[in-house]
Amino acid sequence: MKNPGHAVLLSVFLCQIYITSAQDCPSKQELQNSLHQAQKLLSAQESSYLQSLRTLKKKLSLLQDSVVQLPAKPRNLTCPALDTPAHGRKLGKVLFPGHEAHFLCDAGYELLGSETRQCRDSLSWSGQQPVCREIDECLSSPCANAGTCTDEVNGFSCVCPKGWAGPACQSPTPTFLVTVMNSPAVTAAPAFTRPARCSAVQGTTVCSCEPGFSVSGRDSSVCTDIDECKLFHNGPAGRLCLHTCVNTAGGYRCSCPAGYNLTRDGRNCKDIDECSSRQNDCTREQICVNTYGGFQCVKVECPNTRDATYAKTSAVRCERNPCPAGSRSCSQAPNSVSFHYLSLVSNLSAPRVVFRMSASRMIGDSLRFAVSGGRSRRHFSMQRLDRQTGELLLTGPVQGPQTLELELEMSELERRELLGRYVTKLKIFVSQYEF
Ligand SMILES: [Ca+2]
Ligand SMILES: [Ca+2]
Repeated sequence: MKNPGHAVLLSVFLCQIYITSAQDCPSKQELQNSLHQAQKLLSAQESSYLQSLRTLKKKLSLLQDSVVQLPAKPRNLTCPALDTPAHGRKLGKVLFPGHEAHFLCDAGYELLGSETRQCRDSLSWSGQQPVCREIDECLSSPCANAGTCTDEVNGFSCVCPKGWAGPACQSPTPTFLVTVMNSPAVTAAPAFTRPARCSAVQGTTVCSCEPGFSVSGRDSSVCTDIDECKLFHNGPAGRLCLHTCVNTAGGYRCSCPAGYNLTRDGRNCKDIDECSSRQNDCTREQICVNTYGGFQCVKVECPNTRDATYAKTSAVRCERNPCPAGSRSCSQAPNSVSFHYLSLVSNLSAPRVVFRMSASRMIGDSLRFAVSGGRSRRHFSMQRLDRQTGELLLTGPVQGPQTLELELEMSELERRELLGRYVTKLKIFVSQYEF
């Protein structure tokens, strides 16, 4: 037996049962000694038991104290709130660890910094707070014939050198000067001829006409309108009017096709921006794209394939939804598909850079740029500007009207292993006019 106290008690008990025939039982003295020993043992046990009870009580009260000190509500285990960049947007409001915030910039602005930031377990955000920087549209040198480019939000304007006109200084203007008086359009047809003013000077009759008329007739007594449109139709310095010349009595006027306004010089035509002037009928789901001589309503729809599904994260961008674990076909699908629309005049001189794509952030060690598809790819080639930027080159003049479609791809690599694919679908509306 493990406990000696138990052994003593057992032998006392056994001896009480067999008391009548007790031959081997201990003596009275021995029994008293044993009982005394057992009592001692019991009191030792009792004090040790009380000691552990006191220790337990103490621990309990310490625990109670620490519970009292706890705040009534659990502390907020979140990352600090993030700022929305000026000229941009922020997607994702949850500030708990593991959640992400995405940043987008308005049209005409590019994102610098982290496109995506994640709330880390340390309650701080990964990456850098992004800013939206205005895109310098002049970087692609859009003004032809040495025009001076001025960058504007989501666009540019050109100041053309003498002899050139049009939004991109692509149209020649006549360099000669004609003194003409524009007559009101209501001038009646017979007024194309009128009598000359004649006077007799030293026996000779001298006739003269108003500007825009020339002296004619057998006796030079008739003034006939000069048809400036015919006279200067194929002049060496170009045409009188950018589009159509209308002869008038004593002058001429230029007219423009529908979709254009005559410029202040009376000779050139400027495209009407139907998208900014609300002269369009695009619905809310559509994007209005201004073109030379018109406009287009386009609708951006995210691709949904068997391999991957996409969510629209801006008006012109779709991002791949998270892939199911282990789906190789999904993880190899493009990470994002962006849509871009450009407008060009017909027969634009080439080669010229018409579009640029670059990575705002880079995880891998290299980027690869390519024209990856589209039925109009033969008109274009891709070249590299720097480590992070690819340029789309229009290789030859394209005759309008037509719509070019092509697909560009930027792939990110790390030690030649594909990290991500970013596709841009480009649609270019080529006007039927060269202005
Ligand atoms: Ca005339
Ligand atoms: Ca237009």
